[in-house]
Amino acid sequence: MESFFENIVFSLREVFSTSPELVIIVGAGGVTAFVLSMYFLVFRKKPEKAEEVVMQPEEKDSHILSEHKEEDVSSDTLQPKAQMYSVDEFLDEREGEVEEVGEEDIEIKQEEIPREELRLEEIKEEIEPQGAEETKQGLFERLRAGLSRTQAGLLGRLDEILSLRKEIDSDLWDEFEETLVMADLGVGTTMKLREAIESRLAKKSLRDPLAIKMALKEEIFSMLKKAEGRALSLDVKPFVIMVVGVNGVGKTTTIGKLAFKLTKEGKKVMIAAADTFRAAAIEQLEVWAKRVGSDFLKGQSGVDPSAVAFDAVKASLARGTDVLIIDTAGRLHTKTNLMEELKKIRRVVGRELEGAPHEILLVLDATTGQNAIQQAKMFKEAIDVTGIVLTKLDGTAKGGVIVAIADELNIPVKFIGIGERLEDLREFRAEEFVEALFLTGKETLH
Ligand SMILES: Nc1nc2c(ncn2[C@@H]2O[C@H](COP(=O)(O)OP(=O)(O)OP(=O)(O)O)[C@@H](O)[C@H]2O)c(=O)[nH]1
Ligand SMILES: [Mg+2]
Repeated sequence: MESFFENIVFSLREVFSTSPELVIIVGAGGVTAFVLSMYFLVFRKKPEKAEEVVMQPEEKDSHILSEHKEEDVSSDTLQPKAQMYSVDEFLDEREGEVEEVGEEDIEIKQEEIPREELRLEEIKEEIEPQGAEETKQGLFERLRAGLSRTQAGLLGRLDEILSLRKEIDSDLWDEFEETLVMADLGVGTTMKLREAIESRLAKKSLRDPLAIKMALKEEIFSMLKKAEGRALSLDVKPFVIMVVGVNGVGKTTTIGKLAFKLTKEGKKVMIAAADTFRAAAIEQLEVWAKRVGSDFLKGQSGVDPSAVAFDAVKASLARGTDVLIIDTAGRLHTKTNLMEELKKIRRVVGRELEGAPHEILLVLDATTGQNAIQQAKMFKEAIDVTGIVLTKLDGTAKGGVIVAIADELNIPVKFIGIGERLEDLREFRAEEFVEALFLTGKETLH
């Protein structure tokens, strides 16, 4: 070792003796390096960013840790947590393959979804006013507010034409018809209403134009009453509800609201995303499931929707689910016909659980007016729709379409949507609806 250092010192001497300039250069370099390092050590602080960079992961870890701690400690008292099952692609995308699948091909994986900040308790607090009486009145007021534009379109105009006339004549009837058609009641329903009102007035020998309005209220009520659907019977377990409708009508939102309603009633709910054509659609439904605290089942994007539905029924049976709600696509990006796809889902579900689906709810968008009737006819023909959900009644003047739906379709109206909030799905009650529609603000409630 000694000889090694001696060799280095010897070589350096050799170099410096042959080139004295090198001594100056190396010396000057050494001094500069010393001065600079002293400067950084004494005058410059440590860059603050470096601290942040170190802190960030620590903070993140401790946040995750506290979340876990919280869950461990309070798991007994928590609201039901969302569960996610990812469905293996046990079925090929090929048509009909689902019919062939055996139990051994199916594997359900269960993993926890972290709880969302918004929990059921918080949601309940947000929306539940004090006192039962206040709630009833508040709910009615909300329905009334939701129907205000339809009311303005139908009754505002009717009031105008009736108050201008001294007697009932053919001109008045023409205007009456025009008003009802404009309010999306449809020509056929309007004609029926006119005839019924004419004979009602004739029987009572009423000639005052204002009598038309009261008669209209009664006739609309009796039409709507016939369409008043029985609530979901929920008489079997799992009670399977398939939700269908064209795109954008509010299927997914309705499912979220319905799951919320049923969960509040103490039911164990599972939501299945059989709309596998859009990844965003699955995510949207997952958010609802988390908010409500229901179980959630999804397949990978692009997987056969009937495979997801099939698996959902199996999972519901295994988990003792009270209600399984299946979301479906409103439009397909493949060549497959939407109706054929829906029929297939229904068939597969029925094969796995006799009598299922127990309800096929068709969602219709009130803002589309008479178009909703055409959609309903199409769906009714293809699959046996058992009930209608009419959404977006708030903020549209076309809500009168509900009268045409009741009159023309012979499908019960089970629910109405009057807003985007969780509690904005109502069981359809003809009396409440007509009262809210015809109440001008001066009358008292009875
Ligand atoms: N104002 C109002 N908006 C609603 C109501 N129901 C649904 N919406 C809104 O309508 C839009 C479409 O709703 P979605 O639930 O995504 O409709 P969808 O039928 O699932 O649509 P696809 O999955 O594309 O077929 C959303 O912005 C909802 O917030 C309602 O009763 N009132
Ligand atoms: Mg959807």
